[in-house]
Amino acid sequence: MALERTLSIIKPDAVGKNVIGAIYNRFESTGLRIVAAKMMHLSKEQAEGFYAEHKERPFFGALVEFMTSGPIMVSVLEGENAVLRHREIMGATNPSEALAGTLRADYAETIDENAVHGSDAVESAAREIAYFFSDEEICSRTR
Ligand code: RTP
Ligand code: MG
Repeated sequence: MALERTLSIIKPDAVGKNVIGAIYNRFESTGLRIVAAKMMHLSKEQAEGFYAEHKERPFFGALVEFMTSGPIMVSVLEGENAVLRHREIMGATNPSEALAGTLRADYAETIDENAVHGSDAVESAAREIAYFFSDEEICSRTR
């Protein structure tokens, strides 16, 4: 087992539903630890940069518009196999395919507004964490 870090975003729809605490509780109750967090309202440039890998996709414009539509909660989670475990807690990208008890089954309405983001690999996690946080802002117990 490897101690990993992953980037979590509670998206504008879920922040609007006032469920930040409920989502954090899911992370903590499964053993993931919040080691950095900030609330932000992304600019268009910040959202486009974060999702640059999707810029040729047909949904890119709608994704950027949604991610800038209100505040988000950005966090770094740490734990054993954190990347995959966080993805399991989130559920499938499309909430209609998400397993019962996952965050997207409980809090997301559509594939475009799907409540949460999580890094999809250790490598992308490192890049995404560095996009939002400096090393000094990450309060890991391992430091
Ligand atoms: P995320 O990056 O947000 O954790 O989601 P994901 O890995 O499950 O999905 P990804 O393929 O990375 O897509 C990023 C976000 O773009 C929106 N999307 N819309 N309409 C569509 O077909 C479509 N596909 C993706 C979703 O909001 C997805 O979370
Ligand atoms: Mg993704």
